Formats: sequence, C-alpha cells, structure tokens
Amino acid sequence: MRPTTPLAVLACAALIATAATAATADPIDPVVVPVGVSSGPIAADDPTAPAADDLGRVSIYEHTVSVPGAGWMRVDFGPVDLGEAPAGAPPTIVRLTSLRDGAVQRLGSLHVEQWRHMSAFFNGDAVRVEVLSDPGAGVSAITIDRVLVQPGLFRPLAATGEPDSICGTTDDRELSSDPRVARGWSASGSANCTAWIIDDCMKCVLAAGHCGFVQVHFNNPLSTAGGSPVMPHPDHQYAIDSASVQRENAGVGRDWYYAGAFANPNTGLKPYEAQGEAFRLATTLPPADGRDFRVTGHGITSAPVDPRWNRAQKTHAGEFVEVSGTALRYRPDTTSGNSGSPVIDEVTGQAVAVHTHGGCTSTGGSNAGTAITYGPLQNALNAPRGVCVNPCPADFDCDGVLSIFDFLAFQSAFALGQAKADFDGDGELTIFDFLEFQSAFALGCL
Ligand SMILES: [Ca+2]
Ligand SMILES: [Ca+2]
Ligand SMILES: [Ca+2]
Repeated sequence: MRPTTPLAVLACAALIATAATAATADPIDPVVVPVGVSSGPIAADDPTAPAADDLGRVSIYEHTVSVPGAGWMRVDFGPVDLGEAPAGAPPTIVRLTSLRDGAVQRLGSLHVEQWRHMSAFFNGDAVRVEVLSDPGAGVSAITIDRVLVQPGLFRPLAATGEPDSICGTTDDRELSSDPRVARGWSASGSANCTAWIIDDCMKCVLAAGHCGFVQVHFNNPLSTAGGSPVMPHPDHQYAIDSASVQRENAGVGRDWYYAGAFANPNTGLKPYEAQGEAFRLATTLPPADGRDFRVTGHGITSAPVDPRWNRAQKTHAGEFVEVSGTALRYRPDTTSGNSGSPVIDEVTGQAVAVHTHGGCTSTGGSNAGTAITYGPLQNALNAPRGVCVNPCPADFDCDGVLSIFDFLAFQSAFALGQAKADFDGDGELTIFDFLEFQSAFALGCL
C-alpha cells in the first residue's frame, strides 16, 4: 500500500484565534498554526506506482497543509529522516508545491539541515508536501510540526503606527529592481530587513545587526493590492548559514550584519551566481561635498503610496549630510524594512554604509547608517566564517586561479595589518604567515 494521509484542512477557528491575538500586537505579524502530522515509516513498496518526477522517483507520502485565507505559508518540519538511495540512484527528497501558483521547492537531507527544518515561503493558503524516493531507497519518515502563515487579515500599514523616516513631506522612493538587493525574513516571519550581495571572496551579504534573518529572497514581486508581501519563486529564496553570521547591534554607527547563504536547493546556485552582480565596498569615505547617496531596499509604505509597493524594492537618492563618528548621515527617504540597505555613493557607485536608523522628519533631520570603514565590520570582513570562508586560501584574490597576483594580494593585506593575512591563525602577523601562505600556494587547490 502506498501510505497517504487525507488532505488536512485545519480548523479555521484555530487561525482566527491566533490571528486575533496577534492582531492586537501587530496586524501584519504572521502566526504559527500547529500541524503535528507524522508520516510514520514510509518506503516505496508499490511496484506499480508511477514515477513522480523525471528522475524516476515515486511519491511515498503526500500531505497537503491548508490554512484557508492565508496570504503565504512556510512549512516547519520536525524530525526528517530521508531513506538512503542505492548507489547511483537519485536521493530521497521532500517536494513542496504551492497549490496557488505551482511553485516547487525540492529539499534533500542536507538542505533540510541548511534550511533549519523550514521550507521556502510559498504564496497562497495550501502547500502539498510529498516525499519522493527511488524505488530501491531505504525507509523514510517525516514530521510536519507547524506552518507559519500570513493571515488573510492583513491591514493597511498606515494603521500599524510604525515610525517612518521620510525626509520632507513626500515619500519620493521609486520602484527598483537591483539584482543585488534582497528581502530578508526572520524565523518568526518578519520581513524586517534588507540585505545585499557584496564582492568579498565568497560574495556574501551585508545587512543591519538589529535584523535577524534565516532567509534572503531576491527578485521579489509587488505586494498584493492589500499590501501583503508576495513571494518570489523558491528558486530565488536562500537559507542563511548560521555558522557564517557575524554581527553587532550597538546603536547608530555600530550596527551591522555579515553572513552568507547556502546554494539554492532547486538551482544549485548561490545568490551571486544567480543574480550576477555584487556591490563593491568603498575603502575610504567620500567627502560630504553635496553629492547624493542612494538607498535601495524593501521598506514599508503608507498612504498615499500604492500598497503594492509595500516591502517591494524601492530606491531613492538624497544628500550626503555628514560623517558622524562611525555613522554616515544622509537624506534619501527610508522606512522600516529599509534597515540593512546598501547606502550607495552616487559618484562612485560603491557602497559606503549599511543603512540602519531613521531620523528624517517632514521638516529636517537625516537618516543614518554604519560606515563601511567601521573597524569591527572590517575585522569581520577580513575574518569570514562558515560559507563566507574561501575554500582555497592560497587563491588569496579569489579569482579562481593561483597566480603571482595572489602573492601580491597577500603581501598587501599583510602590510595593511588585515586579519585575513594571519594565515596560520595564531592572532598575529609574522614571518610564519608568509611561510604558511607559501606552502599553501605550493600545494595548490583541488
Ligand atoms: Ca522625501
Ligand atoms: Ca588568485
Ligand atoms: Ca599569524
């Protein structure tokens, strides 16, 4: 028998109850709906089962999670044990499909771990969860703990009372589609952040330290007419490697986040490989000589702006006002959700700061971000972690080949006293770092 469970329609009452509670705090907060469904042991024991994908895997489990009226959903798993496939056979996977738009995410065992047992975010109020297995694969078992959903009760953002930081009397931001800029999502489902790809060795991302997120999404569509965020296809959603995260959340001028994402499970591509562009970081700060800075990100909107622009990518340029300690102050329009945005020098095109704080009003003020030259941020960039670590340290300039330029780059980093030149990792820069680099270079990279 092919074990399946009937389509589950969760009681509307459960959603309404949780949504009502959340609504008193913040009407746009997503809510958790318990599911608590376990597959029990499952395997391909029906020789007549048709193939469920083009690799010849068969569906050994299917369960549809439905929360009527939800705008979007994320499935959170409990234990997931995917049976080992025979040598040469395709691995056992979990396949999730949005019944709204047909978007699919495929997760193998490694991906489930990388995604911290959370799925991509799917549009609509129903997601089909299947386990696909090679007919010869071992026994699997999965548990669906809960779903995170955006209630259908989404209300216009003007009602949330969130402080904004528009400069002057009008929101002058325009829609944009910078491929380097992403919308970040926290574990609890807040789209509270913007992140952006930088040109460090592994093309990781920067954001604000007061944001916490587990996923970054690129190529985001406009929101609904009610202002509810619409998800991009799972192909454009990426899980953050928690081991890569370095951050500080210590107020204006001391607020930054540096981390990397795993390759997308569907495409096998990392954000930079898919998006094709990265920001260059300024090495020195420009003078406040009347030039403009641009801030691009996923801020909220309020009337009279079209609600479909809420948390969609927008951009605006305004005057660079001043350097203030380790913060830069400037006057492009921003709002909540813009936190983490790149602050771009309109003259050089380089990123000069991470936007973190408001401060503009209808009559004056300025918004603020952490200068890219801030010491602790530079130290983090020079000592990456997790997926941000260069797998071939001897390829010091990260161009994929070993050449004299790697020697020169190492020499320069050493002369500048950068942490990445501490090749033997003993915390100081000595002749032994040179020797260690030399021997790594001689060994080459696989
Ligand atoms: Ca304005
Ligand atoms: Ca190189
Ligand atoms: Ca050393």
